[in-house]
Amino acid sequence: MIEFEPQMLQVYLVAGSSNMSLGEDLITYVERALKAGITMFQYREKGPIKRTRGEKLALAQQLRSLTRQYHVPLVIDDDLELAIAIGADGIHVGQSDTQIQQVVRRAKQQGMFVGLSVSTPAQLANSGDLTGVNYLGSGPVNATKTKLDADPAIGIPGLLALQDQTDLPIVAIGGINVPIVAIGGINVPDVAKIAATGIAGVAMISALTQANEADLKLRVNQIKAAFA
Ligand code: 3NM
Repeated sequence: MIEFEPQMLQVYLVAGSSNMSLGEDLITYVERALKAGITMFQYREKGPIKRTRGEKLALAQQLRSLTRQYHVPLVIDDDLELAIAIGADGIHVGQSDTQIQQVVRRAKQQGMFVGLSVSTPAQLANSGDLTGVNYLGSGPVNATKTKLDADPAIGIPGLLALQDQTDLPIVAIGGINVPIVAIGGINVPDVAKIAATGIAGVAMISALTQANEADLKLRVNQIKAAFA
Protein backbone atom coordinates (compact mmCIF):
# COMPACT_ATOMS: atom_id res chain seq x y z
CA MET A 1 0.00 0.00 0.00
CA ILE A 2 1.26 3.50 -0.84
CA GLU A 3 1.51 5.97 2.02
CA PHE A 4 0.01 9.40 1.45
CA GLU A 5 2.22 12.38 0.59
CA PRO A 6 0.86 15.82 -0.39
CA GLN A 7 2.83 15.87 -3.68
CA MET A 8 0.61 13.03 -4.89
CA LEU A 9 -2.22 15.56 -5.18
CA GLN A 10 -0.50 17.56 -7.94
CA VAL A 11 -2.06 15.84 -10.97
CA TYR A 12 -5.04 14.01 -9.54
CA LEU A 13 -7.14 12.28 -12.21
CA VAL A 14 -10.74 11.45 -11.27
CA ALA A 15 -12.65 9.20 -13.69
CA GLY A 16 -15.22 6.45 -14.18
CA SER A 17 -17.12 4.80 -17.02
CA SER A 18 -19.36 7.84 -17.64
CA ASN A 19 -16.39 10.11 -18.28
CA MET A 20 -14.99 8.25 -21.28
CA SER A 21 -15.58 10.48 -24.29
CA LEU A 22 -12.98 9.40 -26.85
CA GLY A 23 -14.30 5.92 -27.57
CA GLU A 24 -11.90 4.22 -25.16
CA ASP A 25 -12.80 1.96 -22.29
CA LEU A 26 -11.85 3.09 -18.80
CA ILE A 27 -8.95 0.68 -18.37
CA THR A 28 -7.29 1.65 -21.67
CA TYR A 29 -7.71 5.32 -20.86
CA VAL A 30 -6.36 5.03 -17.31
CA GLU A 31 -3.27 3.24 -18.55
CA ARG A 32 -2.74 6.09 -21.03
CA ALA A 33 -3.06 8.59 -18.17
CA LEU A 34 -0.64 6.62 -15.97
CA LYS A 35 1.87 6.63 -18.82
CA ALA A 36 1.35 10.38 -19.20
CA GLY A 37 2.41 10.85 -15.57
CA ILE A 38 -0.66 11.47 -13.39
CA THR A 39 0.27 11.42 -9.70
CA MET A 40 -2.97 9.98 -8.23
CA PHE A 41 -6.07 8.27 -9.61
CA GLN A 42 -9.58 8.18 -8.18
CA TYR A 43 -12.10 5.66 -9.48
CA ARG A 44 -15.42 7.49 -9.34
CA GLU A 45 -18.28 5.48 -10.82
CA LYS A 46 -20.97 8.19 -11.00
CA GLY A 47 -22.97 9.59 -13.92
CA PRO A 48 -25.30 8.23 -16.60
CA ILE A 49 -23.52 4.90 -17.18
CA LYS A 50 -24.57 2.52 -14.41
CA ARG A 51 -22.36 -0.40 -13.46
CA THR A 52 -23.48 -3.38 -11.41
CA ARG A 53 -21.68 -4.23 -8.19
CA GLY A 54 -19.88 -7.07 -10.00
CA GLU A 55 -18.81 -4.82 -12.89
CA LYS A 56 -17.53 -2.20 -10.45
CA LEU A 57 -15.57 -4.81 -8.56
CA ALA A 58 -14.04 -6.20 -11.75
CA LEU A 59 -13.09 -2.72 -12.99
CA ALA A 60 -11.67 -1.73 -9.61
CA GLN A 61 -9.57 -4.90 -9.49
CA GLN A 62 -8.13 -4.15 -12.93
CA LEU A 63 -7.46 -0.56 -11.87
CA ARG A 64 -5.76 -1.92 -8.75
CA SER A 65 -3.22 -3.96 -10.73
CA LEU A 66 -2.69 -1.20 -13.27
CA THR A 67 -2.03 1.58 -10.76
CA ARG A 68 0.25 -0.73 -8.78
CA GLN A 69 2.28 -1.38 -11.92
CA TYR A 70 2.85 2.38 -12.29
CA HIS A 71 3.32 3.03 -8.54
CA VAL A 72 0.46 5.54 -8.54
CA PRO A 73 -1.97 5.61 -5.59
CA LEU A 74 -5.51 4.36 -6.26
CA VAL A 75 -8.36 6.07 -4.44
CA ILE A 76 -11.96 4.82 -4.46
CA ASP A 77 -14.74 7.39 -4.37
CA ASP A 78 -17.50 7.02 -1.85
CA ASP A 79 -17.44 3.21 -1.47
CA LEU A 80 -15.49 2.03 1.54
CA GLU A 81 -16.49 -1.62 1.07
CA LEU A 82 -15.16 -1.62 -2.50
CA ALA A 83 -11.99 0.17 -1.40
CA ILE A 84 -11.38 -2.46 1.28
CA ALA A 85 -12.26 -5.36 -1.06
CA ILE A 86 -9.64 -4.40 -3.65
CA GLY A 87 -6.98 -3.05 -1.27
CA ALA A 88 -7.12 0.56 -2.46
CA ASP A 89 -4.54 3.04 -1.19
CA GLY A 90 -7.16 5.62 -0.26
CA ILE A 91 -10.87 6.40 0.10
CA HIS A 92 -12.51 9.71 -0.81
CA VAL A 93 -15.80 10.76 0.74
CA GLY A 94 -18.14 13.72 0.34
CA GLN A 95 -20.02 15.75 2.91
CA SER A 96 -23.12 13.55 2.73
CA ASP A 97 -21.41 10.18 2.51
CA THR A 98 -21.08 9.09 6.15
CA GLN A 99 -19.67 10.15 9.48
CA ILE A 100 -16.08 11.01 8.71
CA GLN A 101 -14.66 9.47 11.88
CA GLN A 102 -16.30 6.11 11.07
CA VAL A 103 -14.63 6.21 7.65
CA VAL A 104 -11.28 7.23 9.16
CA ARG A 105 -11.39 4.43 11.72
CA ARG A 106 -12.08 1.68 9.19
CA ALA A 107 -9.73 3.12 6.57
CA LYS A 108 -6.83 3.36 9.01
CA GLN A 109 -7.37 -0.27 10.08
CA GLN A 110 -6.68 -1.16 6.43
CA GLY A 111 -3.74 1.25 6.08
CA MET A 112 -5.70 3.51 3.73
CA PHE A 113 -5.54 7.29 3.57
CA VAL A 114 -8.68 9.45 3.58
CA GLY A 115 -9.81 12.41 1.48
CA LEU A 116 -12.85 14.55 2.29
CA SER A 117 -14.72 17.05 0.09
CA VAL A 118 -15.08 20.45 1.72
CA SER A 119 -16.38 23.42 -0.21
CA THR A 120 -16.63 26.28 2.28
CA PRO A 121 -15.17 27.39 5.62
CA ALA A 122 -18.60 26.70 7.16
CA GLN A 123 -18.53 23.11 5.91
CA LEU A 124 -15.00 22.78 7.21
CA ALA A 125 -16.07 24.05 10.62
CA ASN A 126 -19.08 21.69 10.62
CA SER A 127 -17.21 18.59 9.50
CA GLY A 128 -16.51 17.57 13.07
CA ASP A 129 -13.31 15.91 14.15
CA LEU A 130 -11.04 15.68 11.12
CA THR A 131 -8.22 13.86 12.83
CA GLY A 132 -6.88 11.26 10.42
CA VAL A 133 -8.15 13.02 7.28
CA ASN A 134 -5.17 13.23 4.90
CA TYR A 135 -6.40 15.78 2.38
CA LEU A 136 -9.37 17.98 1.52
CA GLY A 137 -10.89 18.18 -1.97
CA SER A 138 -12.26 21.70 -2.40
CA GLY A 139 -14.46 23.17 -5.07
CA PRO A 140 -15.97 23.50 -7.47
CA VAL A 141 -13.42 26.16 -8.35
CA ASN A 142 -15.26 26.91 -11.60
CA ALA A 143 -18.69 25.87 -12.87
CA THR A 144 -18.61 22.20 -13.88
CA LYS A 145 -20.81 20.20 -16.23
CA THR A 146 -19.46 16.91 -14.90
CA LYS A 147 -21.04 16.86 -11.44
CA LEU A 148 -24.69 17.80 -11.72
CA ASP A 149 -25.24 18.34 -7.99
CA ALA A 150 -22.04 20.36 -7.46
CA ASP A 151 -22.14 23.29 -5.03
CA PRO A 152 -21.88 26.84 -6.46
CA ALA A 153 -18.42 27.71 -7.80
CA ILE A 154 -16.10 29.05 -5.09
CA GLY A 155 -13.35 30.43 -7.37
CA ILE A 156 -9.85 31.24 -6.20
CA PRO A 157 -11.30 33.46 -3.41
CA GLY A 158 -13.14 30.41 -2.12
CA LEU A 159 -9.93 28.40 -2.02
CA LEU A 160 -8.21 31.25 -0.22
CA ALA A 161 -11.10 31.49 2.26
CA LEU A 162 -10.57 27.83 3.16
CA GLN A 163 -6.86 28.41 3.57
CA ASP A 164 -7.41 31.61 5.52
CA GLN A 165 -8.62 29.55 8.44
CA THR A 166 -5.04 28.54 8.88
CA ASP A 167 -1.58 29.06 7.47
CA LEU A 168 -0.63 28.68 3.84
CA PRO A 169 0.02 26.30 2.20
CA ILE A 170 -1.50 23.79 4.56
CA VAL A 171 -4.71 23.77 6.52
CA ALA A 172 -4.15 22.82 10.13
CA ILE A 173 -7.10 21.10 11.75
CA GLY A 174 -7.00 19.91 15.29
CA GLY A 175 -3.23 19.96 15.31
CA ILE A 176 -2.77 18.00 12.08
CA ASN A 177 -1.79 19.40 8.71
CA VAL A 178 -4.14 18.74 5.82
CA PRO A 179 -3.28 19.76 2.26
CA ILE A 180 -6.02 20.86 -0.17
CA VAL A 181 -6.56 19.67 -3.74
CA ALA A 182 -8.72 21.97 -5.87
CA ILE A 183 -11.49 20.46 -8.04
CA GLY A 184 -14.28 21.44 -10.39
CA GLY A 185 -14.22 22.96 -13.89
CA ILE A 186 -10.44 23.36 -13.81
CA ASN A 187 -8.54 23.64 -17.08
CA VAL A 188 -4.79 23.85 -17.59
CA PRO A 189 -4.73 27.68 -17.99
CA ASP A 190 -6.28 27.98 -14.48
CA VAL A 191 -3.56 25.93 -12.82
CA ALA A 192 -0.85 28.58 -12.40
CA LYS A 193 -3.21 30.80 -10.37
CA ILE A 194 -4.34 27.86 -8.26
CA ALA A 195 -0.74 26.75 -7.63
CA ALA A 196 0.12 30.32 -6.57
CA THR A 197 -2.37 30.07 -3.69
CA GLY A 198 -0.33 27.30 -2.10
CA ILE A 199 -2.95 24.64 -2.91
CA ALA A 200 -1.27 21.24 -3.21
CA GLY A 201 -2.72 20.11 -6.55
CA VAL A 202 -5.61 19.94 -8.99
CA ALA A 203 -8.16 17.16 -9.39
CA MET A 204 -9.67 16.99 -12.86
CA ILE A 205 -12.13 14.96 -14.88
CA SER A 206 -12.88 16.68 -18.22
CA ALA A 207 -9.56 18.42 -18.81
CA LEU A 208 -7.76 15.08 -18.60
CA THR A 209 -10.36 12.66 -19.99
CA GLN A 210 -11.09 14.77 -23.08
CA ALA A 211 -7.47 14.84 -24.20
CA ASN A 212 -5.86 12.71 -26.87
CA GLU A 213 -2.51 11.10 -26.21
CA ALA A 214 -0.31 14.06 -27.13
CA ASP A 215 -2.55 16.59 -25.35
CA LEU A 216 -2.74 14.46 -22.23
CA LYS A 217 1.05 14.29 -21.87
CA LEU A 218 1.32 18.01 -22.52
CA ARG A 219 -1.38 18.85 -19.95
CA VAL A 220 0.11 16.63 -17.28
CA ASN A 221 3.54 18.19 -17.85
CA GLN A 222 2.12 21.72 -17.75
CA ILE A 223 0.36 21.01 -14.44
CA LYS A 224 3.51 19.51 -12.93
CA ALA A 225 5.52 22.53 -14.06
CA ALA A 226 3.02 24.87 -12.36
CA PHE A 227 3.49 23.06 -9.03
CA ALA A 228 7.26 22.59 -9.37
N1 3NM B 1 -16.42 17.08 -7.30
P1 3NM B 1 -14.51 18.47 -14.04
S1 3NM B 1 -16.63 19.07 -8.84
C1 3NM B 1 -16.19 15.14 -8.84
O1 3NM B 1 -16.86 20.40 -6.16
C2 3NM B 1 -16.34 16.58 -8.57
O2 3NM B 1 -16.58 18.59 -5.00
C3 3NM B 1 -16.57 18.40 -7.29
O3 3NM B 1 -15.07 17.43 -12.99
C4 3NM B 1 -16.69 19.20 -6.06
O4 3NM B 1 -13.03 18.52 -13.86
C5 3NM B 1 -16.45 17.56 -9.56
O5 3NM B 1 -14.89 17.86 -15.37
C6 3NM B 1 -16.40 17.35 -11.03
O6 3NM B 1 -15.20 19.77 -13.80
C7 3NM B 1 -15.05 17.66 -11.62
